[in-house]
Amino acid sequence: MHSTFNLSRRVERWVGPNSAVLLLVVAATGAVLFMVLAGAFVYKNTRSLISSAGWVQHTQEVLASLQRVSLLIERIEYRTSLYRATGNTEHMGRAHASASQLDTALAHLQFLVADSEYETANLKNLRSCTQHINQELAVFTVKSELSSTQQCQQAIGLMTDHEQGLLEERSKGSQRSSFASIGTEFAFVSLSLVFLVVLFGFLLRDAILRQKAGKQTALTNERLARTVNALEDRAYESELLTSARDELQLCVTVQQVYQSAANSFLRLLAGTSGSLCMINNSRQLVEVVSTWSGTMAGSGQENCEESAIEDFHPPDSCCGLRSGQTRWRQPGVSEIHCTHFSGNAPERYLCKPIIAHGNTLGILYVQCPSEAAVAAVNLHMDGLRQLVQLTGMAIATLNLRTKLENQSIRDSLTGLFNRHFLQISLERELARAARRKQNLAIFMLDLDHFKRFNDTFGHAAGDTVLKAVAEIFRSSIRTEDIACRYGGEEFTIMLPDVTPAAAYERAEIIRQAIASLRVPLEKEVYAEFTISIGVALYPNDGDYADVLLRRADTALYRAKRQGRNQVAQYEESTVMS
Ligand code: GH3
Ligand code: MG
Ligand code: MG
Repeated sequence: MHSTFNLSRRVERWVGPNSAVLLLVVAATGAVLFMVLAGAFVYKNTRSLISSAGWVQHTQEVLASLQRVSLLIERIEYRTSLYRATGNTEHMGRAHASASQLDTALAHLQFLVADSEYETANLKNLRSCTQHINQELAVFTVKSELSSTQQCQQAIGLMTDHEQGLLEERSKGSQRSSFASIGTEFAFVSLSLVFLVVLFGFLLRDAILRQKAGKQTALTNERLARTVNALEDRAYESELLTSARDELQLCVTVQQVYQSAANSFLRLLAGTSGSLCMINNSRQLVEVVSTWSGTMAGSGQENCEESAIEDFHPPDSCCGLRSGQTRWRQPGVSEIHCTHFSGNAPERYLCKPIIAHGNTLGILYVQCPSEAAVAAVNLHMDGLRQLVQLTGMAIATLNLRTKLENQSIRDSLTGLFNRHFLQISLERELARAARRKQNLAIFMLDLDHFKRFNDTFGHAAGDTVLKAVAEIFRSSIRTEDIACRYGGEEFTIMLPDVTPAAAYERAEIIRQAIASLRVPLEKEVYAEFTISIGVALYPNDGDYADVLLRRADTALYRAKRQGRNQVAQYEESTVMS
């Protein structure tokens, strides 16, 4: 089989790898021609064998016929001798009957040897002998004697010898034909076997190659399917990341970012639960700000347990935060548990620090119910890294924006709004008051003799007082009211939708609160001070922001002139106290 293989390879090299079909067609045609040739040979040999056997049989028939002729002559001789001895004519009758049979036998013999000149000549001699016997029988008496029987027997012997020779020769010929036939058939059978083995070798080789090609195709198909799946996964991941980025860009508060990110994590990591945890401003507490749990609709996966993480402190109790790197806790991989669980820690979870602009903002916690879920998370690790990055950047951007906004609209010392913000807000609130036909009050407030206080206790003590005053303002007004630091130790408070009486009352409450305020400076030393307040009202005292501010300022100076620590409402000539 091995040599057949080698032969087939050599043939393939010779005819080229793509000519296997042609080779098979040629081989099949050759096999058919060979079978036809073999059939023709076998047919010819069989004919020859039959012919040889026919001649042998013919010779045997001639010999049998000669034997019968000889026997009949002997019978004639025997009957005539009995007649001569007994004189019984019945014997002569029998002799005549035998002579008559002899004629028939000779006729048959003539028919048999008609193809041989030599035997025809011998038969002619035999016939003349037998004619002589017939003539002698016709005139036979008890005293007669047959004289030609001996000559006849000689002629028969001559013919028999010839036929024996022929029989021997024809038997040998027949044997030779048989041997030739057997030899030829054996040769054809052997060649057929060789043909069959070669063809079988080719077919077997093709079958093995086809089997190998089939296995290779199955392997390639499997690889292709895996690649297609991976590409589909990548496409899904890429689409998800794009939509997550678009959504995060739409968020205007960090709470929206937390929720949007949790939704995206659920879509990316179906079959897991988890939480987004942020380090608070004091950097002592890590707060759970959003969570997800369960599966994507129609994914066919079972719902998983709720995220087991809760607010925790200190941040170092998370191994991921401690190391600053993504960390898997899995049995047999990394056994050490984080200590931020209030109950039993789950078996498999991931803690991934959320870092933006070099600052660690918090962690992403992913809880996996099974090894399969761990594998799915690892498969999407690249997407997860990008999503965490996007989330961190969105949170950092919003935090920065809030900080910048505060810086642009708030006073850094007191935390109150600044003058710029007041002017914008006042325009807006005046327009709204005009639409709704409501009143609006403006207070201008100035600490009394603050220069003196500063000079006595120092600028830092002055700052402490300013902060304490701001706190009084914040606690004395409604949420819709706006308190601003107008500049130095001067403040403005805007109160939308307020009656004149309520406005005056509110100003008085503030004045009294400031008057009773005691700010601790050093041991047993408290700051005491008062404030003067000027009040202007929309629409009574003016329609425009700058007019109202100016008139509130006028009222304030009136309060100062009248002795400080009092509320003065804007009036052309009247002074309120
Ligand atoms: P009056 O009763 O007339 O208002 O007297 P006054 O001393 O308050 O007068 P004035 O308004 O002229 O003085 C303002 C003082 O406020 C001057 C300054 O020492 C002080 N001041 C202004 N801004 C700040 C600040 O940011 N911090 C501190 N500590 N003091 C400030
Ligand atoms: Mg002043
Ligand atoms: Mg002052």
